[in-house]
Amino acid sequence: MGPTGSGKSTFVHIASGCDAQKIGHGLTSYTTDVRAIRFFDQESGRHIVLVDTPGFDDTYKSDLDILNMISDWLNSSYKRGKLLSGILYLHRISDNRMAGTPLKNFRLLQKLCGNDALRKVYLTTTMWDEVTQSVGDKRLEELKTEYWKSMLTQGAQAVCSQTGKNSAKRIVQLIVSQHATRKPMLLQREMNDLQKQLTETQAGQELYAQLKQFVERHEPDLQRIDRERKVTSEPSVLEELLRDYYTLRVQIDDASRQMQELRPSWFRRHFPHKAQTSIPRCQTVQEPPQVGEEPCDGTLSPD
Ligand SMILES: Nc1nc2c(ncn2[C@@H]2O[C@H](COP(=O)(O)OP(=O)(O)OP(=O)(O)O)[C@@H](O)[C@H]2O)c(=O)[nH]1
Ligand SMILES: [Mg+2]
Repeated sequence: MGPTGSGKSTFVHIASGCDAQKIGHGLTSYTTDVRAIRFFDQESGRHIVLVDTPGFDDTYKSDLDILNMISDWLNSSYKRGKLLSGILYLHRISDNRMAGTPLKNFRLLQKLCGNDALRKVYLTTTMWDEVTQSVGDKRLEELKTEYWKSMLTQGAQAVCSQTGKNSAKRIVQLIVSQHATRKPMLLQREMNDLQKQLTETQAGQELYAQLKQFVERHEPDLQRIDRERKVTSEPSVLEELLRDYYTLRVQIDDASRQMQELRPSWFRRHFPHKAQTSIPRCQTVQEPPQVGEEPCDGTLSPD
C-alpha cells in the first residue's frame, strides 16, 4: 500500500520478476485495480503472492472506490481462509514534505489494520536514488521519530529499502520469515466476524472524517474565490479565478458525494444544503473485485 506514485507496482515487479506493464511513468495514477501476482521464490522455496493496490488520492477513482476495492479483495481472501503475511507500506523518501496525501494514507492504513495486525506492517521507503544518502537518512530518521512513531511503538517494523532488486527481495524474505504470526486485519474482522458494513468500520469512519475535514477546510476558499471573481474586471485574472473555482468546486462536490454515500442520514442532517436524493457517481464505476491471482511463471501452487 501507499500513495499513488510511491512505487508499489515497481516493487511488485522487481521483487517478483513479473511483467512491468503495470508501472505508471506519467503524472497520473496508474494501477486501477487490486492485482495479485503469484510467483515461485527460489530462495525460500515458496509460492508467494504479492498484492498490488491502487493508491489513495488516485487521479481517476475516488478514495471511497479505492477503499471499496481493497476491502472487497481483503474480504474475499479472508472468506477463503487466507491471511496476509505482511502489509508493506511504501513512502517516497524523495518527498521533501510530509504532505496531506501520505498522512491521510497512513492514517487509513492504521485503521485498516487495527492494533493486532500492526505487527504485520512493514514501513519502507522508495526512491533512494533520487536523494543523497545523508538527506535520505535524515528524512528516514524524521519519519521514524515523528510520523511513523506511533505505529512503530505498536509493533510495526521500519525496513529500509535501497532502490533495487536485492533490497526488494530482502524485504520479501523478511516478511516470509515472519509468516507464522499472521493476523487478520481489523477491517476483515469487522466486516466478516462482526458483520459490519464498510461505512461502520474504522477505516470507513476515518475516510469519512478526512472527507469532512476537506470540505470544511475548503468551502471558505470557494466562497472567497467567488467573492473575488465578482469584483474582478481584468480578464486574465478572472480566467484564473474561474479555473481555481471550478477545480475546487469539483473536488468539494466529489468529497460531498462520497460522504453522502458513506453516511447518508448523518450527511443530510449536517450538510442539508448539499444533500441530494440520489447520488450520482462522478468517478469511474466500481469494478468487480479481482480475487484471482495471476501466475507470473505459469506455476500455480496446489493450494
Ligand atoms: N527513481 C526512482 N523511480 C522509481 C522508484 N520506484 C518507482 N519509481 C518510478 O516511479 C513511477 C511510479 O511508479 P509505480 O510503481 O507505477 O507507482 P505506484 O505506487 O504503483 O503508483 P499508482 O499505481 O499510481 O498508485 C514510475 O515511473 C517508476 O519507474 C525508485 O525507487 N526510484
Ligand atoms: Mg501502481
